[in-house]
Amino acid sequence: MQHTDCALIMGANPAENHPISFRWLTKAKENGGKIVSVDPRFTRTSAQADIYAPLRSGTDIAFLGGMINYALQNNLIHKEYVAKYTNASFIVKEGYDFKDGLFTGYDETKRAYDKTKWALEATEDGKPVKDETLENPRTVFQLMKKHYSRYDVDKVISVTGTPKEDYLKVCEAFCSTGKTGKSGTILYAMGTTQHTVGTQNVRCYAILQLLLGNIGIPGGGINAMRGESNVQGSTDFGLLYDNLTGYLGAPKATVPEHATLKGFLDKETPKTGYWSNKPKFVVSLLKAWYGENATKDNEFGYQFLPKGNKNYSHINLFNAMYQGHLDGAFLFGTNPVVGGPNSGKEKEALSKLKWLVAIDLWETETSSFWQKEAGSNPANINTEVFLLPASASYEKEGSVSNSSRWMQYRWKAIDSRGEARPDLDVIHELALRMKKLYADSTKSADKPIQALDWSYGTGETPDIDLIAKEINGYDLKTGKLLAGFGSLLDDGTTSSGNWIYSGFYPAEGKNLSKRRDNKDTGNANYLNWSYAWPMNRRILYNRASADPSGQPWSKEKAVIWWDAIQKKWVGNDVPDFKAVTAPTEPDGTGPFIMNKDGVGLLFAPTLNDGPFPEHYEPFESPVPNVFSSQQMNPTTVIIQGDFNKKGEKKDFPIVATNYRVSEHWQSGSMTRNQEWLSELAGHMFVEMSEELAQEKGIKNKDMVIVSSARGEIKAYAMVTKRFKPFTIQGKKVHQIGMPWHFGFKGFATGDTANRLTPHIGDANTTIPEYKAFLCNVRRA
Ligand SMILES: Nc1nc2c(c(=O)[nH]1)N[C@H]1C(S)=C(S)[C@@H](COP(=O)(O)OP(=O)(O)OC[C@H]3O[C@@H](n4cnc5c(=O)[nH]c(N)nc54)[C@H](O)[C@@H]3O)O[C@H]1N2
Ligand SMILES: Nc1nc2c(c(=O)[nH]1)N[C@H]1C(S)=C(S)[C@@H](COP(=O)(O)OP(=O)(O)OC[C@H]3O[C@@H](n4cnc5c(=O)[nH]c(N)nc54)[C@H](O)[C@@H]3O)O[C@H]1N2
Ligand SMILES: [Mo]
Repeated sequence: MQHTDCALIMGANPAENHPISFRWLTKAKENGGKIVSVDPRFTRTSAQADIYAPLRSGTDIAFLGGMINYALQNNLIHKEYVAKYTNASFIVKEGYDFKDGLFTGYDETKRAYDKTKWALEATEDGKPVKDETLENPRTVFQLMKKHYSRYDVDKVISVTGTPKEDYLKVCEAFCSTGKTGKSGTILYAMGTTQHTVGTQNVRCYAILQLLLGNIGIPGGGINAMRGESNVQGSTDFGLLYDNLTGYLGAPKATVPEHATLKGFLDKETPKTGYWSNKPKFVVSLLKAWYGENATKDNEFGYQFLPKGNKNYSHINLFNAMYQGHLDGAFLFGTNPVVGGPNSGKEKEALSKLKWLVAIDLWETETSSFWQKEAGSNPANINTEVFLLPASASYEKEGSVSNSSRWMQYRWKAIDSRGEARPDLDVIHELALRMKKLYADSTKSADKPIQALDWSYGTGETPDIDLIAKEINGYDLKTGKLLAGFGSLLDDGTTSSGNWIYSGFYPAEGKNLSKRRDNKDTGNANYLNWSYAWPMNRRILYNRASADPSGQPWSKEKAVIWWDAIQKKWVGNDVPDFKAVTAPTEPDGTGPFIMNKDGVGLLFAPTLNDGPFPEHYEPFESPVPNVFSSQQMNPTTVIIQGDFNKKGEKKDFPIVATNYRVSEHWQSGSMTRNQEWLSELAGHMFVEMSEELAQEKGIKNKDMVIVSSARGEIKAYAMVTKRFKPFTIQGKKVHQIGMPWHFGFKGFATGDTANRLTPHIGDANTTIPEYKAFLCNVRRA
């Protein structure tokens, strides 16, 4: 980030939520870089920015679609990069079209597309058909240009409410990084993702950055500012329901081919690109999990894996719980009665469980959901609640991975208090006891537990070093640790618990995540500090920092380059490319090695809601969509019934959002139980503009009631210049905002913002639409 010429911070507030990262932006500023902040309210980040532009919550695609159009119309793109390193030149098959908010292939009853209608032309041997002049009207480039020509500046700002001069300043500053030798970076987090169009919001960043040639170079890229200290690690290790470790996907009962390992691999393995190695990663994973019980004859234990037939994300789990489909739940360090969408209903859902195990540092709003304090009547609740005290991060050893994919080891600092135990111990004992319990079972449903290879010692505490080595993987013929995922095989002779981390522990006693050598190894890389997957690369797709001939686009932003004498790629980073593949070879100019054709996807025919991002209004919006007659994302799954009441503009005319403050952490368990932090930010509040306060007769510090279709909460009014009314389609629209950290436990208590939020998610990820909904306010 310190190398950037312009940082576009949108849907994130790093000065408040990621202050250590902000240090590097400050450094960029000292080097002459510009900082741009785009946020519905003027934040602590905006206060440090060179340019600030407000937008109405939920209108990011309109804003960014306009920037894409601006870059194209004004010829600010990096033309050679676009022609060579993206699919701009690919020809889209006849049949694909876009009309009035819908792409070809929409099925209204399923609320889903037939994605085969978005296919690209290919030759007989599967190679893409291209026109590198980009002039053919069926090229991705021309279709994209046409799609975004509808996003002219005046139309965009009539949707976003951004003042025109501010909007143009943002376009000009950021699009100037399309020049060779310049780089721009984007920082985003929850303001971007927590929408029914969250994934397509992020896709806009990808398109913009590819057009400007900003991926793969220092000061470029797209920075997903990760949340909890180890959320990167948790997704890497398959904690999401639809992924095995290392982003391998997960078998589904609804896909007929997934019935067998061969079928799963045939269907899910592309013929070209690095993912063509997927069978090696999957089989090695099965060997890590089932050991000797994974053999060629039993498909390496593939049938032990659960094959789900539903969406098991947060929203759907709570919906199923509410309908009584679940008997029990384990909550490892989560507090949904404060953090979940439509949390009043999620609290009710918990009462449908027979048992609940909460593993936490504190008794939270969730583990005490049955108490009078929670507004519940204990006499009516049959859920049996177990509370297991957990050790805090300082009380246990292990690794965490940060937003830069660095796996860093943390040693135990102090012993746990009382009976608190690390989560890993809890899981370890649970696994051992379950294996014992089912040891003699003859039921096929119990086979996966019997087959599970759980050899981390038999004591109460597992041997964490054995787990680390299992993740790295072994050559099972020699028993030696593997040097990296390049050694993995699909014949059952290798194992690895997570292919992307294979190589972090290449030899006995050499756990690279423990490295602490903070010497700059060249151009502010610190290759001997920790370990970045894959293979310790710091900048992904760094082949794109060099031109097709293999020389850096510019000296100042050089990362790796082709050395014609040594006949290999050399430089300041580990090449994210086969080091000996010369630029003159057929696959020598494809930096995006994880994609099947080696190029970045301007046109992405894989997502549920379309190959190009298109603006739709949020589930609850105060205005009609002016871009098409599709009011909201046509592929979002709408949960019907009383779990998700929808508010209308006539009752709830004000746009609402919510966010974090530095002084509190998430649902507040970690901070509202601390006296000092509770004193610093002790009350639930709602920020509103001076204009809205005046209209409603509200004064600063008045107690007000904020209402939505889901509920009402009390909060102190914070009347501020940080919010300003928007002019949307010629009319005044107000927006308010509030923190979501409060609940009834701890020292600092207050009403929970999530009692107001809707129970609806993004069309690809199902992340809840916390950030844009309708509400009203009145004096209490
Ligand atoms: N002190 C502190 N730090 C934290 C956390 C914490 O609770 N406290 N939580 C951590 C976690 S888990 C996470 S995920 C990250 C989250 O980090 P951030 O995403 O930075 O967190 P938020 O404050 O929720 O949201 C960021 C901004 O989005 C803006 N916003 C709201 N709606 C929209 C919109 O429609 N478009 C755009 N462009 N912006 C919008 C809000 O005004 C807010 O300023 O922070 C991490 N860091
Ligand atoms: N309205 C609104 N709601 C949101 C968001 C938003 O922006 N707006 N953001 C969402 C986001 S990004 C997130 S990540 C979620 C977070 O939602 P949650 O994960 O439910 O919230 P946390 O407060 O982080 O919960 C962590 C719990 O873990 C406990 N804990 C801490 N350390 C340990 C440990 O080592 N072991 C165990 N077992 N427990 C531990 C803490 O005491 C705390 O009770 O909230 C989401 N909710
Ligand atoms: Mo998060």
